[in-house]
Amino acid sequence: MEWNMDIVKAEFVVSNATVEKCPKPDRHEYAFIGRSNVGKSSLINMLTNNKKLAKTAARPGKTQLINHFLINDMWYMVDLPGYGYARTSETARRQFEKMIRDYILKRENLVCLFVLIDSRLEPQKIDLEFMEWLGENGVPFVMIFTKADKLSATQRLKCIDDYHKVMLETWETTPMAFMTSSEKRLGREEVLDYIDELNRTVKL
Ligand SMILES: Nc1nc2c(ncn2[C@@H]2O[C@H](COP(=O)(O)OP(=O)(O)OP(=O)(O)O)[C@@H](O)[C@H]2O)c(=O)[nH]1
Ligand SMILES: [Mg+2]
Repeated sequence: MEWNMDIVKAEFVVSNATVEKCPKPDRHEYAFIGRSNVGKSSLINMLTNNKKLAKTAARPGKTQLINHFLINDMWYMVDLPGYGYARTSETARRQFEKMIRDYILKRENLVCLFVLIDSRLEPQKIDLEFMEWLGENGVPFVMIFTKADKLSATQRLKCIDDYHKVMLETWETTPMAFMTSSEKRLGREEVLDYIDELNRTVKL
């Protein structure tokens, strides 16, 4: 298959608890991260037009492993467990956080990390600190606001604006941001076009 085409094929490859066991890092890879329940798995399903590909749930803490999906036989999408899920044991939370941290810092074919943020909430400390950590570690990322179907057009603009304002207090520039809704299939083309551009321009 070729770069620059819509998603015509998406298949589950494997789930792993550690980055060392993940598939050979020989393809472009994009991972979805964010607080538990923010809509990571739903977004993957919306982008791939497959409601059953990634497992979703109404309660937080559904995704518990590093899940690889092969897209168009050419590149990987990765569904990760959420961070900041309070209603679990301290030990379990530490394990998830280590899994996520190791994956992000060690996965050499990770081209860009998509940080999902609930568009309905004011800028949250946990998301800001997480992005701060990504910046310190030189991890390329963009922001994806989710559940935009719950917001009016004005509220959407305010949401992006609020984040820009807070981030400019510590950053010189702000990362790129996409507004999405898996429910209303909003932002699909923008996100896929962005991935496509990276697939064509970033050499592994
Ligand atoms: N209104 C609305 N609800 C959404 C949207 N995307 C996801 N949800 C809902 O949010 C809940 C969590 O969705 P998931 O996709 O499982 O979230 P997740 O980030 O993968 O969660 P974990 O795997 O537990 O970390 C589900 O009840 C979804 O139906 C959206 O675009 N709009
Ligand atoms: Mg999930």
